[in-house]
Amino acid sequence: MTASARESHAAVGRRFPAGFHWGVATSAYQIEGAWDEDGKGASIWDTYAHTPGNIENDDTGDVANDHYHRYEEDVGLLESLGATAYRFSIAWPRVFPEGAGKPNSKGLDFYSRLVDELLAAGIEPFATLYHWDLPQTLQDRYGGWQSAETSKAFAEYAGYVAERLGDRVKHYFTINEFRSFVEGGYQVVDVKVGGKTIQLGGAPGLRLSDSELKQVRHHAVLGHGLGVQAIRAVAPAGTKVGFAENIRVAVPAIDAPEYVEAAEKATRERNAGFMTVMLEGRYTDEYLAEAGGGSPTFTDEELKTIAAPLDFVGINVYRPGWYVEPSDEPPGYSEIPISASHPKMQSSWHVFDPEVMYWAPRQMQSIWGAESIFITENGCAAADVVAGDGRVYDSDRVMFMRACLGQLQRATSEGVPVDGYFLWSAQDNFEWVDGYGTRFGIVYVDFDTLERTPKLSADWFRHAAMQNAVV
Ligand code: GBH
Repeated sequence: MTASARESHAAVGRRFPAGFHWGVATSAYQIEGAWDEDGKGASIWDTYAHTPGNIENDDTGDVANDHYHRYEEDVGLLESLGATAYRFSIAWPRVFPEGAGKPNSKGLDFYSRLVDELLAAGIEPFATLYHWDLPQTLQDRYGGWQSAETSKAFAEYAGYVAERLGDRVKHYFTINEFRSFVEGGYQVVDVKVGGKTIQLGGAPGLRLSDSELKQVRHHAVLGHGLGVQAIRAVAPAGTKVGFAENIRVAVPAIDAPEYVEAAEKATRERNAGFMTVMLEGRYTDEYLAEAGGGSPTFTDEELKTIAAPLDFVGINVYRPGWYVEPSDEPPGYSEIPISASHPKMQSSWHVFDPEVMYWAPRQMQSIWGAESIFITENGCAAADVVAGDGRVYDSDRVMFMRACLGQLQRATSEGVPVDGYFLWSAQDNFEWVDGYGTRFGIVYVDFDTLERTPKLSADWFRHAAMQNAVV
């Protein structure tokens, strides 16, 4: 089916602001493959996935979608989706095989070709500098983000990339999902869903104490701040920088002022180690005093760096973190348990509530005064199969996207400054820990033949992008 140029009736009154970016997102390790080509160094995800038992089915990203060799075809697909923006990540060990020191020009060349291809197709490139594939050398030498040496190496790498691509790439995200790689990689996260607790891990696969973890968080946000400064030092005027964090959002159980206020308090406090310190330049008293958690070692100078001014904030929004109601007891809110029968999407952690797509950007504005917000990821996994007629009917993903974008449009119509949306993901790919059996794409990938087939959700996306509206 091709998108119709006619305006659908539904679009009237459900439009996004003019200039809204319609994007799709991917990350390097999840699609590129070519894990040891053209001088690339090993990343911690290469090591982790090569260790039997870590990933479902012992899948690895060695070949993945072979995007490294098929990027031209993939840019063509983006064009056919009607995407006007593309969020991809750069593999640090391609650019600095040893993490720092001598750059590998062939590594950067790949991204340079990709960017040229995107621009020729009229698609705005948004580059993420760290989507978790840390050079293994930095893990071996410093314990990765356990050391501020890694934060400094990140800044060196960020500055180098901005220097080389800055003439063409105008938007950078420093780090993707601080919370996920820190908590999952350095401690393992317990997530409660439907009365069950599931464990989510990842590379490098450490199990640090709570206080050690606080220091890792601190080095991650410090890396972000140093990275922002390094980019600003070399990039042309007009270059925009921000982060892409998976904020955990407290959703007010009822849309009434005292609930809304309670939810804002909860979101601010529950993101203290990442979002709050990056936007406020201080750790909350509660965070520093947290029972048993210890306190990170830091200087005032570092806090200033961490809170370096940004041009936009990026948030990955998949699910509500908690529902809250006001409380007379400190801290002024209480969490409501998520019911065992609460609807969810396919992933075990994926509690379904599209309203989070309204509250997340609204809270970015009301808590921190954000003036430019990007939804850097939103999407869901589904049990996609190719039907007898060769098509993929992902009705649940269409429902999910329509519902989430409906709530996002509600936010923009109230004046919340959201400048774009990136659907996760441009195509099925390697899902961390779950491997290739978990499909997040709006384009189906046959991992035997690597053939790509747009799903029903790709048609939905194209219609929405063409009309700049919820359809
Ligand atoms: C993102 O992970 C990643 O950026 C992306 O690479 C990945 O493929 C995609 O989304 C799909 O998983 O939030 O309490 O449930 C973010 C999603 C965040 C899901 C952490 C699991 C566990 C804790 N993950 N979450 S909770």
